[in-house]
Amino acid sequence: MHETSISHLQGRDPEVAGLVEAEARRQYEKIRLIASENYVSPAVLEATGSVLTNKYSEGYAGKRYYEGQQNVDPIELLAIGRAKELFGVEHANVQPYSGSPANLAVYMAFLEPGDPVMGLSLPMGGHLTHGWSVSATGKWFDPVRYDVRADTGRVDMDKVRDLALKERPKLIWCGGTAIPRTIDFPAFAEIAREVGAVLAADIAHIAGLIAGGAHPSPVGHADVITTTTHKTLRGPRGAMIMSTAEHAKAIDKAVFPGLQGGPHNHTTAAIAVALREAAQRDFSGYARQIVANAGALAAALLERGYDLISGGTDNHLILIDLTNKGIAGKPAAQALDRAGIELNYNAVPFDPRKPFDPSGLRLGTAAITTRGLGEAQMPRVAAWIDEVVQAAAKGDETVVDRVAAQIREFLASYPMPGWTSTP
Ligand code: DSN
Repeated sequence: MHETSISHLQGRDPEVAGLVEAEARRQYEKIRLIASENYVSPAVLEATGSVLTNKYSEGYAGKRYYEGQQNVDPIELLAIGRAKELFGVEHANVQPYSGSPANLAVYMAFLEPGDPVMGLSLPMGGHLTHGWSVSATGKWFDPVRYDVRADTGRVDMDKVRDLALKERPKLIWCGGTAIPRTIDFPAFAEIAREVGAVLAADIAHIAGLIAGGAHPSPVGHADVITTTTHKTLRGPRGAMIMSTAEHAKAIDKAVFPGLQGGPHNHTTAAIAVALREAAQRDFSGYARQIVANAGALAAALLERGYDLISGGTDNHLILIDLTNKGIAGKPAAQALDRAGIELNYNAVPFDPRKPFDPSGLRLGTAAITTRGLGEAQMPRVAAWIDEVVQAAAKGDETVVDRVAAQIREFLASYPMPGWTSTP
């Protein structure tokens, strides 16, 4: 059952309470491989569900537009101080509501409408807000897109440089949502310097790996760094923008009053808690285990003939092209979900299929590493994935219930933060 009490909710609104409880059970019983998800600690859950949600705090500590900030100011200052310490940055803004608003604030801080912006294209692993056509960032700015190489599945920095020299973007994004390999921050910084662009590193997926020393840091290379707080960093749904002191004022002005009103103080508190957790010594072990698990899972999938974009992974994320398995990403993801393995269908680079019915699957190991699974368990996970995908390719549903039951039994040995088996 849900570990933090929902007794009031059960009394006041049994319908919602029932769904919350069902979601807790679903998260307990599934192998959760969505690369952008995790399990937060009960401490983060408690901060998120606290009375801080009652308070309005437009402005910044010491300069608010509402009275009564005796507790909110120190909470926000704690979160800022912890972010600065953990990532080694000069400035942090912890108010963005989530990753997309954080990225919009970067545009607001540095660009005028119509200015050229360069980012990894969405089907190659970029993010909507890096100038993709359906996003406001692609409509209101002039997008220039770089790709990955078809033969390596990796970004070709020579091509990025050539494109930047030709198009002269004012802002360059590195990072994205489906990048299985290490991001070369120094190379991006050199290109940005050469063309006079601001370099923004979107580390949403890898922030926890960076905090834990399991991925190189963009600090000292990127002018501005955005991140969500809920993926490998294992905090609440929120975001931060970090920068050098030089850009602090522009970033803060862009977030408030440029784009947002009052910050979500309950989220700020939970971010502070998560940052404290990420500063503990065991977090670097966690970050390294995420990467080790992804490597072991990738190796087990390769052994079973899966075609992995870039041939493997350096981080928490694996991108599979299912074309050689005779099934598209969506039916495979749906069959896996029914069998107790949750992930998402995803476009692969140069995908001939449509985004809503693409060729690939995206997996990540942050959540299962939080549950305590290690490298030794990855071949078992790969075997279940393979069994279900092969069956789904033949239209065979018979394995689904059996695998789901096996997974429920298997996961009973791996505690879930936020769930308790004893009422
Ligand atoms: N939705 C996030 C992800 O899954 O990577 C990106 O916005």
